[in-house]
Formats: sequence, structure tokens, C-alpha cells
Amino acid sequence: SDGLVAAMPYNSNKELEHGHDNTVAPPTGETIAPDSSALTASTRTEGSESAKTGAAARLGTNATIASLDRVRVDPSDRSLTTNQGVIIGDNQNTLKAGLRGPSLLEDFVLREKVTHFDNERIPERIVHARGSGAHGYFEAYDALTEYTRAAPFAEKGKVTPVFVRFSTVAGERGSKDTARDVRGFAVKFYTDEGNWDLVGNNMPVFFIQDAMKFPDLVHAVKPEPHHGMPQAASAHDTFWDFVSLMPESTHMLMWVMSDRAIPRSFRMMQGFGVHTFRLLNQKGESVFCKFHWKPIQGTHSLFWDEAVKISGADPDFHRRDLWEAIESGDFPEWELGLQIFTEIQADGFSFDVLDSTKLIPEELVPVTPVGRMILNRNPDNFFAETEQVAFCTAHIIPGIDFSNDPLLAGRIHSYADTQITRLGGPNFHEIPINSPLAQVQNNQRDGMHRQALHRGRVAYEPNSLSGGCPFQAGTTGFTSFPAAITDDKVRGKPEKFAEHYAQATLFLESQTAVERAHIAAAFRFELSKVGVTAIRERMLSSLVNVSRELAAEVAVGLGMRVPEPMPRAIDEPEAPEVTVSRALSLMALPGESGIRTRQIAVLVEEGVHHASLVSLHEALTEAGAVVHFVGPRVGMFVGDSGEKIEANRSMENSPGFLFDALVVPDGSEAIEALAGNGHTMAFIIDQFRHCKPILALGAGRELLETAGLGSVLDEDEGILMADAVDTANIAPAFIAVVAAHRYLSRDSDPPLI
Ligand code: HDE
Repeated sequence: SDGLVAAMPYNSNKELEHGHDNTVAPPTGETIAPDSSALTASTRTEGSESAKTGAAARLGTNATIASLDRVRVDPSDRSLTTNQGVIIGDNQNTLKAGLRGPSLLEDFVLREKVTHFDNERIPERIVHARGSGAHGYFEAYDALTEYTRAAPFAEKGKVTPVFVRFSTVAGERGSKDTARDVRGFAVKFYTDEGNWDLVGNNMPVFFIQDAMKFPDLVHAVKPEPHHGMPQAASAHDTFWDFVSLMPESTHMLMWVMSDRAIPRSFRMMQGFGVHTFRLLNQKGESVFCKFHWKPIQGTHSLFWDEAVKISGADPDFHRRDLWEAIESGDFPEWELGLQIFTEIQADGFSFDVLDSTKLIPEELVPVTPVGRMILNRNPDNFFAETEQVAFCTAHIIPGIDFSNDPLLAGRIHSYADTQITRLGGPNFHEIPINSPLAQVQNNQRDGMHRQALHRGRVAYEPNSLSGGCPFQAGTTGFTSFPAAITDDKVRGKPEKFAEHYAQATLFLESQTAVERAHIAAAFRFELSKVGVTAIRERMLSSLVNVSRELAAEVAVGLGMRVPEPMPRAIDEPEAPEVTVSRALSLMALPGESGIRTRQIAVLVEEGVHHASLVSLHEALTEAGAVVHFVGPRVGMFVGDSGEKIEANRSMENSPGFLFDALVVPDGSEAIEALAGNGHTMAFIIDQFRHCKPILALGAGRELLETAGLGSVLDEDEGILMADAVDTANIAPAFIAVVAAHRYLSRDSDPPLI
């Protein structure tokens, strides 16, 4: 019962959320009344207000927390039992006939334990196998009833709980986080009119136009079947063979070769619903829409050299980042925006809105902000929640509907189909993380692992024996938009689908010089890993259609000549409406200007100038950064004043490229020792190469000189130097430098140092 659950601190190691302090305990949540009033949008506002609607929502605002209580298990003060609840006396030894005798078949304790263990793994997702999830909530800025009757947008300030899973696509479950890849951005809204899944990516377009090609695309990018390599990488022959034969993928290739494919953090990437969807209002009127998530933290990415190194030092880089930010109370936030347009507008565009390889430039249809999403709670159990969550594009609610995008159509089928295998039968909607907060009532029955105990003898409709219940609700229930269809049954593509290059060029033209250079470098790297020259050449010939300069740059990097352009599918395409769109550059969304959650390394050694580091630590922490003292080893070091300072990281376990900024301390003894350590040099060089801010106190300058930075020290805006006694004064300047993220004037190809 509710009372019992509420009285028990079921997760005492998460004090913030469920500790003994009842004032921060999560709300008990609400159940939706099983009567027909559930069909009118009831509102679950929690007095939560934003910059637009007032003060922030409370910690733990999430109705799913309460609904999951019934399955939370806490072992405090409990003895071990078998799955039948029998208390286990000995969890160390098999039952044997004598201490040195044979083991006995009757040992049900051993057999149950090992049998369960043997079956602990489930199949991984065929794509998006590796991911990270979090709970949170969506809050509507305003009622959107003019366009949609969808529950989350019913009222200003309305709060809807969500569960989000971010993922890479190609890598297996145990692969690395920082692979060059698209990122999944899947959001499950537990609305009071049922679950709505917005299963998106961090890029607004896709490789292919028709679901028919998806298995081919995935087979091409996954490890090659004969030897199972490479893992979590598109830099191999089969991928480039396929995409070079599929010019429709060219636009997406621009995105995947850009730094968007190596985000700094899940918290710092955009999300897109990709397809055109429909919105329907209460009157049944419909508009088209595209969904956009914009990170309040800004869009930030890694450098390729950095991503490669991080994948070795911390394969969980993105998972850790998300987990730690939420655990520390720094909740990531996104703004949801809609591009709303009519069918008539869509007909006039130079591209087809049913073609998922095209985006709608924001200059053509602006993005209207409609709400915000905050992730404020880590899962209790990775498997139960993040692994078992099942998103599905078919999960829509009244007020939202599909367009005829043929890629979307295939997805509507695919997700539930694959989940029946992955989650072992058709009842996975009953797994707690998947079950809606809205009540489920139907006549579906039985199947593997059925949880519900359906009462009565009726499992059909119409019926009289159960008073006709559960009954169909007519227009108060889900109604599809009655789009008119009068056409032949055909296999084929509409004409505008044949234009493959205009938006690839648009994307390229909209990048800053640094971003463009990284795109060229990425093509060079990937194609250099392709063994068959004809594939390289075919890809180059396709790139010529995007930009002759880009093709030339990549060709030089491969020691090849620029080939003839690939013949186009359409000779005279319509002229694009927009040729440069600032919104397509990563730099267009710098986000918050502070240094919250930025990871800063402060080098320490014996004899380090202690007082300056203490004051710097205080100032940086105060500004929200996460400061790490990094030594030649972990543990205590004695500073110049005899005070101790503890290194929580070592240069061996946490190399420089894991940090966003570096502080080199003062103290001649310490600097001398650090100068003799090769790790220090690599640490500094990576910080410099990846264009990150550096602060050197006093004698720290010498260390930068030893690392080879002498000639640039006084010109580089991202390198600050100060006397140790001046630390209090330099701190604000350093904070400003760190807030700028990177000093791109250092970026050169190949690197200077
Ligand atoms: Fe998916 N996709 N997809 N996809 N997709 C899956 O579903 C599929 C596509 C996306 O965190 C699978 O449960 C087809 C576009 C995300 O659990 C599978 C097609 C977009 C996730 C599947 C696409 C996505 C998936 C694998 C082409 C961006 C991870 C396991 C017609 C809008 C969700 C699963 C999570 C997962 C099929 C294309 C996003 C096989 C057939 C376009 C974020 O059903």
C-alpha cells in the first residue's frame, strides 16, 4: 500500500532523493482515474515554473518514481533467499557427500543460482545497443491546443514524466562511447493519455529514404561478417561501398563526418524527430510538424584525436558524464521546439517533406519553443530500466499522427517486432519501465511472462457478460487523421526524392572554417581506411557534386586525383530556397556561458604551491566546475607550506584529454619533478592540441616551455599566466577563458605540436 512504501527509505544511498529527509522525498505520484474522465486531458501541474512560467520544478518531480516503487528492492537488513523466498544458510559451499566428496544433484540452492546466472543476458539491440538512460520531466511553456490535443501540451506549465535513452548506433553493447556515429535520442513521455515515444537522433536527417534499405545500411556499417571487424566504426569498406552506391545518403554523410558525430556529452547535443509528423487539434484539424530538442548546455563536440584517445582511457565517457551531472544535481535540460507547417506550404518546398534525407531550414520554417525537458534522476538499475526500456515509433497518442514518410512506416513496424525477441515475448509493455501511467484495459491475454491477473470470464468485445466493458471510446479515443488517398499501388519514389546534393551543399556551406576542415579530415580518415580504391574513387566522385573544393581536399589527403562527378539522378532540380543556414553550425548554439560541470585538471606534486591551489579550487568549484587534483600517482602530496593536498586522479589513470581545462601549479620543486615525467608532457601537449584553456601559475610557465609551448605562450588567448600570489585575481579571468571552451586558432591539420 502507499502508506507502507512511503514510510520506507527504499534507497537509502540516494539521500537527496529518498533519504530520511522527508522534505525532499519524491512525490507519491498520481493514478489516472479509470473512468472516462481520463480521456479528457487531466493536468498534473506540480507548481513547477520556469523562466517562462516561474520558479523551477522540484527535485524528483516525476510520477514514474512512485509507479516504480512497487518493484524497487532494497536488501537492507534482509537475509539471502532463493527465488522461492526460502532463507539461504550457506552461500559459499555446494552441498556435497562429505567435505571432499562429490556434489549432490539435489542442491537446489546452487542449481537455481547458476541457472539464473546462465540466463542473465538478453539479446542486445540490433542497432543502438549501447546506451545510457535517465528519468526526468517535460514541462509545457504554454497550451498548444490550437495545433494539438496531445496531453503534454494541454496546458501551460503541465508536467509530464519522461524516460530518455541516449545511444550510439553501430557499436555493440560493450563498445566505446566516443565512436564516430549518430547518437540516438529517444524520449518516452508517460502522458496521462498513454505513452508517447519520440524516438529521435542527434541529427535531423537520415541515410536512406525508404525502410526497405535499412537492413542493407545496417549490414554495411556493422562489423564485416567474415571477421567481425571493425567494432563501432564506419571506417571500413562495406560501409563506404554501400553509401557511395546510395547517393541519397550524401547529406547524412556530411553530418556524420562533422563533429556532431563525436559529441562532448549527451547533454550537449541536439535531438530531432527526423520525420515529418502530424499534429491534430480537438476539432480534427491537422498541421505537419518536425520536433527539435535544443540543449541548454549548448552544442559541443570532441576533436577526433581527442575522441580516439578518450575511447581508450574511458570507454564510458558519455555515460559517466551524464550520470555524474545528474548525481551531482546539475540537471541537463533541453528545450523542445516545433517546426509547424501546412500541407500547402509543404507542397511548395523544393524538397519533399516525406523524404528523411532532407531537413527544413529554419529560415523557411522557424522553430517555435514549446516546452523544456529536465533529466533529474538516474535509474536505480541499469538493466531493469535502461536495457529493458522499449521505445517504439508506433507509440503515439491522440493529437499526434504519422506522415506518409516511407522510412517512418517501416519503423512503425520494426520496433515492437524486434522487442518481442529482445524482451522475450509480447508482454514487455508490462515491464515497469515500459508500462504507461495511464490505465491499460483491453482483451489481449496470456503470452510469455504475463504479469496482469485478469479477472472475470470475458476477454472479448462486444460482450454483454461484462457490461460491455472495456468499451471503445469513439472520438474521445485515438483517431487517425483521415488523409485522402487515391492512387495506384506502386513501388517507387516521388520525383523530389531524386535530388541528393542540394542540402549536403547547404550543410557544408553553413559550417565555420574549423568545422569544414574537420569534415574534410573525417572523410580523409574514413576513406583512408577503405582498402578498395574503386570505392574511394566512387565516394570522391559523389563528393564532387557537393563541393569540388571538399572533394579536392579529401583527394589530396588520399593521394588521389579528383574524379569526374557522379552522374546525378536528376538533371535540373528545383533551386533550393536557402543556401546558407546558420542553425546548421555547431557554433550556432553555444549555450550557457558559465563553466558548470566543466572538468578541470590541476597538476600536483610534492612541494606544490599550496595556498594558490586552495583558493583556485574554491573559485572554480564555486562557479560550478569539477576540479580534480591530478598527480603522478593518487594520494597525499605535501605542499610548500607543509599542508597536504590529495590527488584524486593520477596522470596514468586520467590522461589530459579527459579534462576540459588544465591548471599548472607553482612551486619550483614540484615543477622540476613534473618536468621529468613523460606523462606531464603528454598531458600538456594534448591540452594544447585540443585547443583547451590552460592556466600556469608562477614556475608553471617553465613546464609549458619544457613541453614545447614557449614560442606561443604570450600570444595564445587560451593560455593564462599569473603569479601564484595573484590567484584570487586571475580566477575570474580563467573562468572566462574556460567558459569559451576551446581556442580554435590553435587547430591545424596536421597538428603543430
Ligand atoms: Fe531505429 N531502430 N530504425 N531509427 N532507432 C531501433 O529498435 C529502425 C531510425 C532509433 O534507445 C531498433 O528497440 C528501422 C531513424 C533510436 O532503445 C529497431 C529504421 C531514427 C533507437 C530500429 C530505423 C532511429 C532505435 C533496434 C529505418 C531517428 C534506440 C532496437 C526504417 C529518427 C532506441 C529497438 C532505444 C532503435 C529500426 C531508422 C532512431 C531495429 C527499421 C531514422 C534512437 O527496431
